[in-house]
Amino acid sequence: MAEGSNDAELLKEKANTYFKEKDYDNAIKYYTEALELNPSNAIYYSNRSLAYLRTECYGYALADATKALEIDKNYIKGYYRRATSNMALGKFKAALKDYETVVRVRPNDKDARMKYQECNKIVKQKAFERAIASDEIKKSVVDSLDIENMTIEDDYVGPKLDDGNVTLTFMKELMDWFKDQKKIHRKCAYQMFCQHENKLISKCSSSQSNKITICGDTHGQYYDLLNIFTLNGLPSETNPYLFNGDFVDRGSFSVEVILTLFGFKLLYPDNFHLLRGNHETDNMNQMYGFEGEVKAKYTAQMFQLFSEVFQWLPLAQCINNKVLVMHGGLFSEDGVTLEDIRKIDRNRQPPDSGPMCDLLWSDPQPQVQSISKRGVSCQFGPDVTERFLEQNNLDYIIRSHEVKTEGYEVTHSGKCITVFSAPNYCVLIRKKKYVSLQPHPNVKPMAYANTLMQLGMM
Ligand SMILES: [Mn+2]
Repeated sequence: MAEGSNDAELLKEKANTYFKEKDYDNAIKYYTEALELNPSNAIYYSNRSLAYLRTECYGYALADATKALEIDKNYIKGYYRRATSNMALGKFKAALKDYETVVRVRPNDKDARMKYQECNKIVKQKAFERAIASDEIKKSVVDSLDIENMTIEDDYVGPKLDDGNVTLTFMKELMDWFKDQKKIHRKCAYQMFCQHENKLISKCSSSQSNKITICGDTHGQYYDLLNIFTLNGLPSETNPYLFNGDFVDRGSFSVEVILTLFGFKLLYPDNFHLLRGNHETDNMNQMYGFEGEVKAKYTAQMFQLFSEVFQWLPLAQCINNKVLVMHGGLFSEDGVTLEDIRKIDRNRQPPDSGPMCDLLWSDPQPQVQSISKRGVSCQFGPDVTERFLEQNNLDYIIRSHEVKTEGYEVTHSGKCITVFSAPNYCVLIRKKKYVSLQPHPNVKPMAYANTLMQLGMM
């Protein structure tokens, strides 16, 4: 037994080295091997939990932290890890309880106190928002705007809409303006929002085209977006695009990305498509930077407008009746049809489970279905994909939502394709031909994220 523990310790050391080199996949591999030799060591679970946090597998991270605490309920790092996982999953009350424990045991730990206070603030704010929401009927911010009477100051020399309309000239000026890190006048942004609600509400989510470029997560990487257009041409009636969700958060140029995409949607409503990702939601925006970015660059009201328009984004799109595109993937439950998807009431924040949650959150995996590494929705196996495609008379699905170092990945015998376009990677699909782009020079991400999400402090 002593020898077995010793071997386990060596494996842990090896894993720690990989962890320090930020090779989290190998770190996880060796922590797992150490746990196979010695499954009663809280530290191994806690260390693997941190590695899972770094790879954003919050479901697994939560399970490991919980396991560490089962083994040793006095293991303070376990409470930290569990709190971090719960924070990332938007379970703020559960996180607060663990931060409370840490602060009680370590009253002089400044970092713990700061996290406790931050988390407490969020819990109180959420409670406040709920109280308000039940007091009055939700009113549209768009309806309450008086755009006509907003004035554009004389010293503003940036792009303006042409008599309230988005034109190609406006879009070109806008992209150059943003490239120089300048802000568009808020009136112009408001004008775009108001047209958007109508456009998105009336659009049904299916299309026909011989050729379409599908881009995965762009996550506030504005310069990657410009790269895509340079390489593949500007959007037009004959150069259609579909951007598959997660336009915002993480990258610090989310405002620029989303306003550029909104602009093209207004310009070419039938040939430029946007689908909602799991980051076009309030909870994610609060944690991963978009809310902070909009407030820093514009106003809190502007963020509410974004939030409102995000709720109208379609959840999936069917191309030529043969390919279904969505951000996350397929379903925890069997038998979901295209008709069921069309009927989803999408004008809301997504629930914790069910088809709407799955479309935004699920991931494929090689084996049959199991619990989610993310702690939200599910992982679906090739069996699920096969049954879904057959039932709905489709050829394959295209989804995004996961980082792929090659930029794309083909799984489930070619029936499930993942495309990822940022950060630093970008992939374009044209009739199943894939092209990778050069990485973009570093732009500091997460500049506006909640302080609890700063990785170095976890
Ligand atoms: Mn995603």
